[in-house]
Amino acid sequence: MRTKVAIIGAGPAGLLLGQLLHTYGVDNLILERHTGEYVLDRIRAGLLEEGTVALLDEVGAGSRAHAEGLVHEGIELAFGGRRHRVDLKGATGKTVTIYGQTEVTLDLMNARRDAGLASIYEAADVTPLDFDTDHPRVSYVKDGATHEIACDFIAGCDGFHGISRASVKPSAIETFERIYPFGWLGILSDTPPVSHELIYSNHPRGFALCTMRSARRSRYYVQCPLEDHIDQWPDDRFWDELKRRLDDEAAGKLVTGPSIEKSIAPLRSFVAEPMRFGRMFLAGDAAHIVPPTGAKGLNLAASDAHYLARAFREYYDESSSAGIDHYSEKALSRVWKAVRFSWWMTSMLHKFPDTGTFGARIQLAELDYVTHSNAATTSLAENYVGLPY
Ligand code: FAS
Ligand code: PHB
Repeated sequence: MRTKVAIIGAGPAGLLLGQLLHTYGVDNLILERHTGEYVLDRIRAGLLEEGTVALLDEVGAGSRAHAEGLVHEGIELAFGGRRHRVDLKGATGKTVTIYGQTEVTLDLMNARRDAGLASIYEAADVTPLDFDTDHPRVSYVKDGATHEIACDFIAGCDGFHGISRASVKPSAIETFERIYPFGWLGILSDTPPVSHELIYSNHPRGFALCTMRSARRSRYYVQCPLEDHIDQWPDDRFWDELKRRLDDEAAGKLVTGPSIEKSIAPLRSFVAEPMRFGRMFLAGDAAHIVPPTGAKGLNLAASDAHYLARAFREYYDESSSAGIDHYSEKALSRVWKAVRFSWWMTSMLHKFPDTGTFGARIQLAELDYVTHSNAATTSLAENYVGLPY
C-alpha cells in the first residue's frame, strides 16, 4: 500500500491533519491503535479558540460546533471570596467556543468517513521506519498479519505516549519538562452549569474550575494530591470540596447530581524539540503537553495541523520544501508561548507545596493586577483566546 502522508493517531491532531490534507488534494491514510469508540470515550478538552473553529469550517466539519457550541465572551477569576470577570471580547474582539473534544473528534471522524478516506483502526505495533531516508515506511499488524505502507512523509499524531517520538534516537531530540505536584480531579454531570461562563478559582484549599459541555451538562475540576485515587472521591465528597472552593454566590447556586464520568489527570508541561526528524513530523501531544489551565492542548494540536498541512500543500503544489523546512520552528514558536501561558495560569491559580503565606499573597496580588489593569487583562485575554497563527 502507498500514500503520500501516513498519519499515526486518530485523535484531533491526526484527524484534522487528514481532513486538511484531503482538502488540499494530498492523499493520506490514518493508522489508529484503538477503536473509534475507544477514542470517542475519552473525556478531555472542552474549549475551542476561534482559529480551531475556523479550521473545522475549512474542512467542512464545523456546522455542529456552530449549532451546539456555546460562544463565550468572558471568563471569571475567583479569589479572596469574590469573582472578577475578564472581558475577552472587549479586550481582544475575539470569543471562545465551549464544545467538547469528543464532539470535535466525532465531527472529524464523520467528515473522514463521508469523504471515503482510509483509516485503519485497531492497528497494532505501528512502527515508523526509515524516516531519515527519502523512502519512509510504516509497518503495522492487523488481524494477525503484518502490513507495510510506503509513503513520502510520516505525521506522528499519536499523543504523549505514542510510538513516533519514541522512535527518534535520543541524540536527535531534546525535551523540556515540568511535572506539577498535583492532579486535576474532573467530574461530568448532567446538571445545569453553576454560571454561564467559566469560573477559575484560586482558593486556600486549592484550585477549582467550573466549566460545561452544554446548558444541561456541567464539567467541574478540583486540584487534588497526585497520590489520590478516584475511589477516595465519592460524588458527595467532590461536591462538598468544590463548594468550599467557590464564592458564596456560586456555592449557593451549585446544582449537584450523580457523576457520569470522574477521573484524575496528572499535569505536566512538556516540549520536544525539534518537531521534525527527516521525513517524520510530530504534531499535537506527540510533541508537547500543557496543563489544561489555559485550555491550550487541543488548540495547539489544531495549529500544528494547520502549519503541517500547509507545508505539505506547498511541497506538492509548488515543489517547494520551504514549508516543511520551517515547520518545526514555526510550530514551536506558538507552542512555547502557549506553554508559558499555561504554566503562568497554573502557577497563579494552584496551591503548591511551597506556596506558603508569602506565595499566597503574591498570587492574590497577581490576580488583583490582571483583573484591574487594562494592560494585564489584555495580555491574559489575548493568550486565552489564542495568539495568531
Ligand atoms: P491524542 O492523545 O488525543 O490522540 C493521539 C491518538 O494516537 C490516540 O487516539 C491514540 O490512541 C493514538 N495512538 C497512540 N499511540 C499509538 C500508536 N502507537 N499507534 C497508533 N495510534 C496510536 N486539553 C485542553 O485543552 N483542555 C482540557 O481540559 C484537557 N483535558 C485533558 C484531560 C486528559 C486526561 C488528557 C490526557 C488530556 C487533556 N487535554 C486537555 C489535552 C488533550 O485535549 C490533548 O491536547 C489532545 O487530545 C491532543 O490531541 P492529539 O495530539 O491528537 O493527541
Ligand atoms: C473543559 O471544559 O474541560 C476545560 C475548559 C477550560 C480549561 C480546562 C478544561 O482551562
